Amino acid sequence: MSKIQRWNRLNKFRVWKPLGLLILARLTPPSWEVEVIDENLGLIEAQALSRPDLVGITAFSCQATRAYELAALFRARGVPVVMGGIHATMRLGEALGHVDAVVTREAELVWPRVLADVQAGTLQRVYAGGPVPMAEIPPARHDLLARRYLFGSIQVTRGCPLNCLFCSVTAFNGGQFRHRPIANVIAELHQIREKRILFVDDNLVGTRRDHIAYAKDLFRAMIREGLTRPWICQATINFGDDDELLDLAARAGCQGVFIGFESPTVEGLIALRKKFNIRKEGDWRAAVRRIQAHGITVMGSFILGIDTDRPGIGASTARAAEDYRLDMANVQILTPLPGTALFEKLEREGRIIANSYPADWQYYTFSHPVSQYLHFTGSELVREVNQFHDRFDSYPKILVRVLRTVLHTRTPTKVLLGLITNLTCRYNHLLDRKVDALRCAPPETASPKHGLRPQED
Ligand code: B12
Ligand code: SF4
Repeated sequence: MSKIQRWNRLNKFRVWKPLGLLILARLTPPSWEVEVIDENLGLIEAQALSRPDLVGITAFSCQATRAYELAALFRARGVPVVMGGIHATMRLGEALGHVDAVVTREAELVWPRVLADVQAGTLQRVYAGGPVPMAEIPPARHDLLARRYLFGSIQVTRGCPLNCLFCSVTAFNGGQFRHRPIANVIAELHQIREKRILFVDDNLVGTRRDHIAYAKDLFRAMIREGLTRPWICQATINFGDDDELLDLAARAGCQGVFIGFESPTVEGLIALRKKFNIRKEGDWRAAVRRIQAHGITVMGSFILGIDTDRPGIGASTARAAEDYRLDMANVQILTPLPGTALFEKLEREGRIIANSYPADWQYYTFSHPVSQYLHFTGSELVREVNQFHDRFDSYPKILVRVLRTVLHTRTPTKVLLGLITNLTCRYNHLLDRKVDALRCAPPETASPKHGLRPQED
């Protein structure tokens, strides 16, 4: 930990283990000594680290700016740098300008070859990964980075057939929903040391009958093995349609689910290509109620800035979140991630404004307006986000929601989790506001290309 500067102890509650790197660590032969450093816990001083033989970097797009900075520091010391993960895959040409080699897509099958090539001095520029047979995914090295996170992480499924406009999962992991053998998942769960677990899956239960049958079998196996530590996951709203599934999930330890509602309007869902979410009025609320009836809290997520959104969408989304009786909710600004259909569309239409790459990638956090929106200027959209939070995350509203959680769960840990998550949503939002206020150039001097405040009024 001494290598990490400005380490904030509270990060433990907000940061999640970098699972991809822990899997690669497992696939690294024992002749290599592996160290995983997570800058989400605090920035490192790269020059002060002893010289490694190889550096592997992973990054979401919003972290690419920093990833390239770190790559330059290590390369200046003659250390080869390999990058993998979502951003390097979707921006291959760009990444190759900053690192020695890139591994695209899922890397389990090619990583051993990369290491052998480094040792032989024959490192290639590009290693093409791809969808990996799910039985080939080894357990991650859960012993690494011990005690620094509140939650351990595990992945059970990959891929998504829904291919929503704004999401890169289908492009990266493929359109087929793939499952790991349950025995492998159970064996890996036994290795996790943390007391709580995050299933990182985009949708743990899936959408089809056979997906749901798998989820039920997994939960049954967890119950049988006594692997019922508290866990949280992401799922689609159909999680709330099946009482047997909910009962098994709750008995297996499920305490919370994160659901992407995305938009309270049918037009919004159609524009986002998330027709799967279109339901009869009142249906969402009933599904949320059924989930909560099993003692599982529901966090919802919405996107603002869709072409069909009109002024007032922040407040109306907050009303919808209240109407569905969500325990927690957040809103994100529509952001064109590289490799998505949204990126292609907005680029084609000349609407991406934060496009001085790689510097502008740092604004792709979903809290900055990085493109032009049909019915809002950048600052108007930020105001919509603020209106959502002012309404949904006021202290009295948080108190009411936490009391409601007491009623439907009667478990102090869940109430505490609910309170922490609600306050974190509020805190993160206030932090975003503060950072914006500090970093934004005044409108009259702001560059029209600047990602933070495009189209200033
Ligand atoms: C869990 C998760 C999170 C966790 C973070 C966990 C963590 N510390 O990594 C949390 C909730 C914090 C999070 C936040 C965000 N997330 Co997120 N998240 C995910 C999710 C669902 C799973 C990630 C995961 O663990 N996958 C499992 C591992 C095993 O897969 P992997 O990381 O891809 O690694 C494999 C390969 O990529 C490769 N690989 C990866 N790195 C490297 C490095 C080297 C050297 C090599 C050789 C190979 C390699 O090898 C691994 C094995 O095959 C993904 C979707 C997905 N299915 O991946 C989205 C995803 C990564 N998130 C995304 C986004 C946009 C975000 C946010 C910006 C926005 C948001 N509000 O959600 C924030 C950013 C936070 C921040 N500032 O850092 C996008 C990223 C797209 C992009 N171009 O950046 C994704 C792809 C979802 C999407 N909508 O498209 N996220
Ligand atoms: S947002 Fe969810 S449902 Fe849509 S493509 Fe991404 S992972 Fe699939």
